[in-house]
Amino acid sequence: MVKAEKHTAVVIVGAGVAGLTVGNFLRRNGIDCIILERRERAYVEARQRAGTLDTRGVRLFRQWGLAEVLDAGPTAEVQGDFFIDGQAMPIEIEEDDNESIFIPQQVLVRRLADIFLREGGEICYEAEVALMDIAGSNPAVRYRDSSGATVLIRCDYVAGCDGDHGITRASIPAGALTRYSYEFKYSWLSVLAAVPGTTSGMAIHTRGLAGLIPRGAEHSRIYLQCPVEDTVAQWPDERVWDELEARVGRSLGRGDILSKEIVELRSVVHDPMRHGRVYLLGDAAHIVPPMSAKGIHLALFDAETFARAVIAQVQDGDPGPLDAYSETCLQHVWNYQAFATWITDLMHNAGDASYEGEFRKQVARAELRRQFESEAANRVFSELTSGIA
Ligand code: RFL
Repeated sequence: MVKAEKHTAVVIVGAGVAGLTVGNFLRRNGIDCIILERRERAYVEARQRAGTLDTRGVRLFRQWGLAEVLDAGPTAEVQGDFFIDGQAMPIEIEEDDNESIFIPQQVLVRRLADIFLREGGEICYEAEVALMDIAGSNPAVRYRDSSGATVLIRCDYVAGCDGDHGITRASIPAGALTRYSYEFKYSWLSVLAAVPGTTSGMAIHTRGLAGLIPRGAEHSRIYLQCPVEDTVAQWPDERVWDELEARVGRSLGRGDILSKEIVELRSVVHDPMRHGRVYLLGDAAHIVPPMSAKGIHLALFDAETFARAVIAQVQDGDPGPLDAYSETCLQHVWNYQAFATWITDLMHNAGDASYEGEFRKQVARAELRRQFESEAANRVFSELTSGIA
């Protein structure tokens, strides 16, 4: 039985990066919204994922008056390196060109939630959400809160910011969206280790790709390319460190390993990113492989495009940007999928010849060396060595 009924302009499903960014952008422009999140607040704000915000993301938060989210707190000076067969490659760029910052994703999420709540916004955590009437002009979202009470919210728009496994996209009728996907032929073992984040490096080696990326002052994430059929049980801690050192070509400070998981590398796009008044944002609409470190970038692009479109509709009565939302975002998404696919295959083919053969390995190495001679590519590699998942 429904205990309460409300109305708001936008129901935002999911309190991750996309949902909280949209919520803040809308409220700052006087547009009413409510955020519904499936998990507890403590869980969402401790979930470890990305560790950097790229230059565009930094500039976006400044532009919308949210510069306070960028204060990453005390971070160590980070040394960035790129190795091919243990040999360091030169990466030199003008500092002004790269404003990306180290900021753990969970810190960004916590800051965005703090601001949203401080300014009077409403987030319901532990909400069990169901979407209703999504094809019509008056959609509704019903949810059960942690006390078991059921609430119905009538709204003008639903923003599906609930990730790849969320309820929003799953509520859209089968056949309304087309799913495009590509599975890479290798996976990553992703490891969180208690070693200070002072070194950031990517290594290309015949044994496979390796990465060591800071996650705050106390932790680092290690990535090791592995076969798709590998399991965590095949990677005891000693093997992780031995393999990382072999691929980087030097000994490193070892520390406790806190978690390990196998991450499948894949690219996914759902088209269109809209059904009636339900809009898909971030991972709910697309996934990029972690090699590109662009998942947050895409979530923020969608959040800004959607917020601007709702503002244009509500404040100026202009439906154009909302009508164009899916097309605008998809153009951007496919550009980044092109980059993500290129960089992912390039970096893996340049080391491990077992997937595409020795000829493709030599081609990938020639391409990489050529990239290192270009200023634009240096910027890409500089952001990559600081930015990978
Ligand atoms: P999120 O952050 O997953 O947030 C979705 C939110 O929705 C909630 N939710 C629901 N809420 C209500 N009802 C439901 N039925 C719901 N189902 C789910 C979830 O609890 C969650 O709070 O998606 P969003 O906002 O689209 O943001 C996308 C980014 O989080 C994602 O692209 C990145 O984390 C991807 N990614 C990385 N991106 C980068 O740019 N750089 C990186 O270095 C990087 N590293 C990573 C990553 C993703 C990883 N995962 C997911 C395996 C490292 C990892 C390990």
